Amino acid sequence: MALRSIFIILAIIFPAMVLAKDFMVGDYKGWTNNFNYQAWAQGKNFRVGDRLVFKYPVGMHNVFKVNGTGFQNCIKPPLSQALTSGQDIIVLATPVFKYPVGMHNVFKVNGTGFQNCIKPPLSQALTSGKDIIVLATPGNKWSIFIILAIIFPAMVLAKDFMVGDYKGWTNNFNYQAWAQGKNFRVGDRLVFKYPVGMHNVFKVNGTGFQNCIKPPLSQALTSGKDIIVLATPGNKWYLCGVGNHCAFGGQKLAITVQS
Ligand SMILES: [Cu+2]
Repeated sequence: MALRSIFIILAIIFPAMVLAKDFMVGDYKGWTNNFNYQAWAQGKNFRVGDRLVFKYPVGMHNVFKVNGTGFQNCIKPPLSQALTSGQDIIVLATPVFKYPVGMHNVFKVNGTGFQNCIKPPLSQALTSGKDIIVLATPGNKWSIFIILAIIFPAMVLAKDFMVGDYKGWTNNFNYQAWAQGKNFRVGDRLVFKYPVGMHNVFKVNGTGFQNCIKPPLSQALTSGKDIIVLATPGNKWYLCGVGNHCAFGGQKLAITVQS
């Protein structure tokens, strides 16, 4: 759900980005001494998605983001937090993740966590329904968000399919009828729900599906709420490996995923 929330917020923010402006701080003077930056800022309309560009000769100046107190008293943060490139770009971005409380949550993750949907400890979840994340460092994070929004637009609308709907993953249910007419797309997820120990889920190939061939037990999903992300287009096959649930109980599912 974290992934989905990110993509949804991107879809909302992205149009604004198109119209985002760059503000060269200090205009042609750049970022320097003895310049009235308050006068410069006056009357300017800074919006989320706009960027501040701090330009200066490398080594002559730097840029720190500080809080109100730091600003008042010119308190310098640790040098490790300084921007020093001579053309530092700061995106004015404060995404808000909005959702019904209890329905979703938001995790901040790293690249690996993002790739593999690894959830951090629940104690780190934002759950208020209106979670505000300040992007404290410029550049990378925002760029990654934009690139993802371009590459995976389908993800914005990704759906969860509860396999078998309220019946869940069980025997004597017509999963082909269930799948019929449904539009499975890359980024959507299949949720297999069942009492733990009663069933399991194997991903198989077409032959395995036809003949109810069970893969090694080590490949089974067994959590009782197994979630499979439809990561690639094409035909996908799943079956239950418990007893004769597949062969006699018809507990198998074939779908085609559209890109
Ligand atoms: Cu089963």
